[in-house]
Amino acid sequence: MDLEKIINNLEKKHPGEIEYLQAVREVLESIEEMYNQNPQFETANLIERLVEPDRVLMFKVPWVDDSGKTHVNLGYRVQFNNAIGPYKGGLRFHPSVNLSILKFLGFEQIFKNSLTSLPMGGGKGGSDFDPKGKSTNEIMRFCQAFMLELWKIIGPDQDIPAGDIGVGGREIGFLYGMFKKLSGEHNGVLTGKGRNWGGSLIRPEATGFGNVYFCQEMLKTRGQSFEGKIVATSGFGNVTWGSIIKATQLGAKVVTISGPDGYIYDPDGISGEKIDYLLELRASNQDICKPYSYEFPNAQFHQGKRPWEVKCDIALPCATQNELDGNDAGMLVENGVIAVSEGANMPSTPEAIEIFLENKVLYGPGKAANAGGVATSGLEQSQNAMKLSWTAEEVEKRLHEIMVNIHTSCVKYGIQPDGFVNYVRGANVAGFMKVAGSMLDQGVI
Ligand code: NDP
Ligand code: 2IT
Repeated sequence: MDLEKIINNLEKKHPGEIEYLQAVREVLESIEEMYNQNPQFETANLIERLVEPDRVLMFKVPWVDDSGKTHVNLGYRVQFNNAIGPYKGGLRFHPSVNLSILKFLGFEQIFKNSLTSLPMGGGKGGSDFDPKGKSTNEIMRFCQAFMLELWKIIGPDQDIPAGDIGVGGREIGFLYGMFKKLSGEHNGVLTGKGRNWGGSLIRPEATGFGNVYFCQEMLKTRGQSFEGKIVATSGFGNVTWGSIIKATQLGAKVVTISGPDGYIYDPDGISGEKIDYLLELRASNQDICKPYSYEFPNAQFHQGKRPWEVKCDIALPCATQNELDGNDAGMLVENGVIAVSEGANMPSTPEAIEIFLENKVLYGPGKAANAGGVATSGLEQSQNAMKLSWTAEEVEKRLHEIMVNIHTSCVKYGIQPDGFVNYVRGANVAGFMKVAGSMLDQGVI
């Protein structure tokens, strides 16, 4: 594989798609050695076939706000690769959404879904629509307008969208309602559905729970656990919330959360009624940091800063891409961090990853550590197909097993002669091997 030539060609074809090129480079760098040992991959030109999505649907989404004004947003679905199963991946609604971000997320999703061992291909979609400050009726009208285009290319054996930033249970409800009306089918095509109409129990918590289970496995390799550890996390969305609950259950104290305006340091720990309070704030679309610092006076609000300057044993970045840079990684290492486990997708910059690996930190990349969300989506699809509903305990047991297995696969492909596990390499190689084998089996298509 001529890595620099591939990246240069992609840069020429897709100028300015920074996040997409960043994600492709990271994967190619870590699979290069194994790829070169398997000449059949190069004969089939697997890399060029894998780095471009199968197709991208881009559409406009006109919708009317509560005052009667018409707005137009852009909508997308990137169907990246369906070698091992139908396209599967979330929808993101956030003003920063563009093709580069959705291509990076769709590309990552291929390997993440492969790691879960469930039959799911990779895809991602979304819109630059900003849900902040919108009324529930505006959200509903936007979701309905979005689905008017999206429904043409999705289906339970074709492409199964779910949530991501800005898309939770409420949005999935509105999207599913419109899909059902247009298609005339109640076929479970979206995941993250409400529990009364085909949703799986613990899907909302699954990404965060899975992240903590993955981190627990990493800690075990050094004879450590969450018991008594100080944890710093970022964001306060779906993934952060699930991670805090599970880390606290396992005996840790979580001391930070963040929003785009700064972070909260709460030395007493964030758990119990504080979580309920935060969830209420989020449900009413409010920023979380300032009100939290008024409600719980021991907590400090650090405006315009990121939580990675706080002394902690474990860091769980759970907000968004590139939210932890080389400088942040340096501070974490200096403060003695043992493990970093990514609830978000690609939250650490390449410089940060290098610092973690150089310093032998237990570093779990998002595509392994946050795979519990999509894995539980896969379990939701299984329940829908069987017309059954498993208990929360049953789903969590399966989720836990999947995360332990993902960790084992990462160790298999990532262990170095000195015993250090490079989980980046482990996750990328393990994810790639299955997809590559499936592509070879199915011929040039
Ligand atoms: P949510 O919308 O529930 O929460 C997102 C959180 O991140 C919020 O606290 C939000 O703050 C913050 N945030 C979003 N964008 C930015 C930004 N540009 N700068 C700073 N903060 C930001 O999303 P999720 O919890 O679902 O997703 C979080 C991450 O986890 C994403 O990277 C997502 O791709 C990843 N992920 C999600 C999965 C899922 O099942 N939902 C599965 C696997 C990964 P605020 O609301 O105040 O703007
Ligand atoms: O990034 C992700 O894995 C998700 N947003 C979840 C995707 C899914 O299909 O559940």
